[in-house]
Amino acid sequence: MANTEFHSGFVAIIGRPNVGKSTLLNRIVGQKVAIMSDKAQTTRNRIQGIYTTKDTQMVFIDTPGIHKPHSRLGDFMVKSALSTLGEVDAVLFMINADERRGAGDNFIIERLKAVNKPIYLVINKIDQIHPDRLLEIMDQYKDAISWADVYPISALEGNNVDELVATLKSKLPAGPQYYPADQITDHPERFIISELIREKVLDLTRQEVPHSTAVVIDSIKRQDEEKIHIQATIIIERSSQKGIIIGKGGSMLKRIGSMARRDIERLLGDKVYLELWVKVQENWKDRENLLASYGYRQ
Ligand code: GDP
Ligand code: K
Ligand code: MG
Repeated sequence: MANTEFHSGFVAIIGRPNVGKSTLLNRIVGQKVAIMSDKAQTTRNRIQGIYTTKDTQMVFIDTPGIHKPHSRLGDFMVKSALSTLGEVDAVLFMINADERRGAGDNFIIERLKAVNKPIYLVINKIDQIHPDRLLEIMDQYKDAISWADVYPISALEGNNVDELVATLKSKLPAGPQYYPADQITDHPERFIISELIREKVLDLTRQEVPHSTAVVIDSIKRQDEEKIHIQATIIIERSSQKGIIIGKGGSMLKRIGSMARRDIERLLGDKVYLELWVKVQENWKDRENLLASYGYRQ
């Protein structure tokens, strides 16, 4: 058999807001909403996307603290961001080719100096500039730190992105496939989100509704740049439970919604508009054909 060794690793994408980090992720991971997270990871870093091929898995993470200005909280965040960066296999530092090096970039660069991992300078939005300008911007950064490599790209149009991915791939160490291959295309966050909502239902109703209560995520869509729209249905087995969940004038459902929304926002790192519905479905758990329509899979 040919060499089938699997390679995998974590890649952090950092850079000032609006340089194009999400756009690059969406291009690499290949779907519009690259929202994805692992509950256990949310305090330190967020998984933003997973790229899987038959012999490679690249997990892209965000390290929120590295972008924050100085403050007491900022200090703590920066420390955890730095320890995260010490654990990844590569760091992509992204800049906008159309903007001069500024305080925000310097803030990050200062911190990157302490990071002993290959750091790639990714100069994005080259579609917007004249090639002369590219040399100028490269000059501004060339001695900032010792770059593993420099990639001028257009995340929007795709220029040079395959080359960047190929380089990252070739540098990944042998390792396991951390996540199922279909994870990013199958909205794995659905499960975590439904669990977060279910948890609030059980907590707030003080177990007056049974554990068999299910929450099904009907849709997750990006509403606009700032917000993700999530529709979910709480499925109960008896109509007598409906009143408990909805509460007087809808007050209970509102509380469930707002507490769940806060957790989901933390999970996804985005603003969320959460729409909750309640549906009675007797013995739903026994009806396999329904399970499929509720998005449960083996
Ligand atoms: P982030 O804040 O770093 O995640 O940046 P986004 O990915 O949200 O991008 C910010 C804006 O820059 C969006 O309007 C993108 O469409 C735009 N953008 C991202 N990459 C490129 C690029 O390569 N070329 C151009 N012209 N615009 C880009
Ligand atoms: K943005
Ligand atoms: Mg973004």
